[in-house]
Amino acid sequence: MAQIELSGGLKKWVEEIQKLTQPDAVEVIDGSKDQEEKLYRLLVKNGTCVPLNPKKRPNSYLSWSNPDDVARVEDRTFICTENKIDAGPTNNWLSPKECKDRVTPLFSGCMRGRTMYVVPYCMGPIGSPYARIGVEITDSPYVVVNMLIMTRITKEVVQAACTQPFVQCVHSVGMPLSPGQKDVCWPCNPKDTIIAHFPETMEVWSYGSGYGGNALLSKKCHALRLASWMAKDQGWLAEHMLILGVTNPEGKKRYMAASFPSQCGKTNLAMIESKLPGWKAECVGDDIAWMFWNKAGELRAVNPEFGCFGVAPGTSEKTNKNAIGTLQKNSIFTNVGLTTDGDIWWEGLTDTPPEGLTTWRGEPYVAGSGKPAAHPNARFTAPISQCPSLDSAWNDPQGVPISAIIFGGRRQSIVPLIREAASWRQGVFYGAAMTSETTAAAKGVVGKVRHDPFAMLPFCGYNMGDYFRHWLSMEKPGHHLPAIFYVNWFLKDAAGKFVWPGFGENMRVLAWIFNRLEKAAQAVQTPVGLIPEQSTFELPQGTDYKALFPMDREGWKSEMADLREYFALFGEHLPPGMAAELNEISKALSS
Ligand code: GTP
Ligand code: SPV
Ligand code: MN
Repeated sequence: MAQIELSGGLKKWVEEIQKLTQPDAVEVIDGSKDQEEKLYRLLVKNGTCVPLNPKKRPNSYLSWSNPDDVARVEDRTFICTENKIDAGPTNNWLSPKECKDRVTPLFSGCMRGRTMYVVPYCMGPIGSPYARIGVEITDSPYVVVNMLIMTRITKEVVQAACTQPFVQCVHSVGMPLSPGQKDVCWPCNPKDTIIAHFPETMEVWSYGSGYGGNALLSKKCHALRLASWMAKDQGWLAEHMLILGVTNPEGKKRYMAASFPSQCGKTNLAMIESKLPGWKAECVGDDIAWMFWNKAGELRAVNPEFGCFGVAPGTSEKTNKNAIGTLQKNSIFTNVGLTTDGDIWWEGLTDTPPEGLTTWRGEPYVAGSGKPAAHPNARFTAPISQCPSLDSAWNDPQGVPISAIIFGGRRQSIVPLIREAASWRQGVFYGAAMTSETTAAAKGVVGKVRHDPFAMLPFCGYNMGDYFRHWLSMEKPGHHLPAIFYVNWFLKDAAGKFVWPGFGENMRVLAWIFNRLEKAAQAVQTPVGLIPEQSTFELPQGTDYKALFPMDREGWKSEMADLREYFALFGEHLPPGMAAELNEISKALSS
């Protein structure tokens, strides 16, 4: 098949990158089926992908990464702005010149012996006023097939990228091949990995990793780090949020967006199967929301993505039927176990592991050996259109109207199951004050409580203090502001057991939020916000109101003291409203 001819700015840029990286061939990706099939044939031949049993898992593949390339690497991620203060105290910073001086030699000749793929993609429904275009150049065919699931790629998008401005993303696994050199299954270069963002020129340069957010540059790099910068300039919001529709027993529907840190329950809530009779939930997006104010002053949200890059371990028929339904076919599984009949397995998928299992390291699975079948950050890449609970407006160019915003984190104690902010400003404070235990989604220690404002700590492309200010600035005449809530599914008892069943039962919390919007649920005031009134909030069997709504004043006081220290990081970039909320809550805790 003849390749699409490039023109305009795209052609010029591709030639420039080709000259720098010296690939053996260049291929433009246009979303055609035969191109996709050819890529999978190549990936199977190279040993990067294994086709799964088509009777069990049609058109699906398994991939095992290099064990040193399994998650995002936050200490190798940089925001490169002329002035350091614009990246702020929470980002790694390099000046654009210093960073280009560092990455240019890395990229010089880095695609030798490989094909350079040009991948124009659209974030958001095609034709939507809220959609944006990007182009990822990569030497990884594994990245290309993932991008084909995760983003919208068509001939029209290629044409659009020839005539319109686009976000420029350059990616290389960082392992050129000399003539005759045999490739490895998962080429990468952990030693030299760097993921550099240039918001002032809308560029991303990513080198050395082939995994997830390090390599699928449309996702965290474009749709969050660069988009948050654009959103600040243009008055909208680019957020690490799921989007879902909730319908009550009377048939009234409302949309909500929720922000939890990585591996803290976004995909699971987005695809929730309601355990509350009469209530229904439908999925619009599971990781990223772009939200814009329309002429009527409504906050409209689109999911910029087209697929899910979901956490595999813990996903099961029992915990989330809809997620399991989403990954039945046309999916890529990375770092999960392989069964003898050519299917996949991970911890939690079923109660007992199947006989003859092979782990993600390619070794026989031994129960109790401490070596899991799946890596804790093993993932599935699946088309969101396959979600059984997909919302009818998931691809609506005008987005869906958001009536509630939910923040949350993974905390064993102190933070109650649900609370409501009394005002927009207090809600923004909830976002700014978010804390959560670290997870396997990023390289480093797991289980350590850290500040993760708005679940954007690793993803905000500018000064976090200015980001708080941007959120506060949404409160203005003509804007119909959503109500703001904060949830915690992860409280534990003294024996270390979760006190809330979570998953489908989270619908009770969504229903309370819905009813609060309808002014149909009772709340009581606490120093840290409004919580459900005990006698009117129906709990699932075996749960205890007191355990779900602890009021640990001393615990909260030390949270606030710690937050005061954290806020000091932002200096004069911390908006006064955040300090005022902190003072008010601290005062309420002492009275
Ligand atoms: P990223 O894709 O990294 O952004 O993660 P995510 O926020 O989409 O998290 P996901 O829904 O994949 O859940 C991460 C882990 O938390 C999985 O192991 C889930 O099984 C677990 N989890 C999700 N929801 C709940 C819940 O309500 N209760 C409990 N106890 N665990 C949950
Ligand atoms: C996250 O870590 O929040 C993810 C996975 O969604 S990754 O795409 O690797 O960033
Ligand atoms: Mn995420």
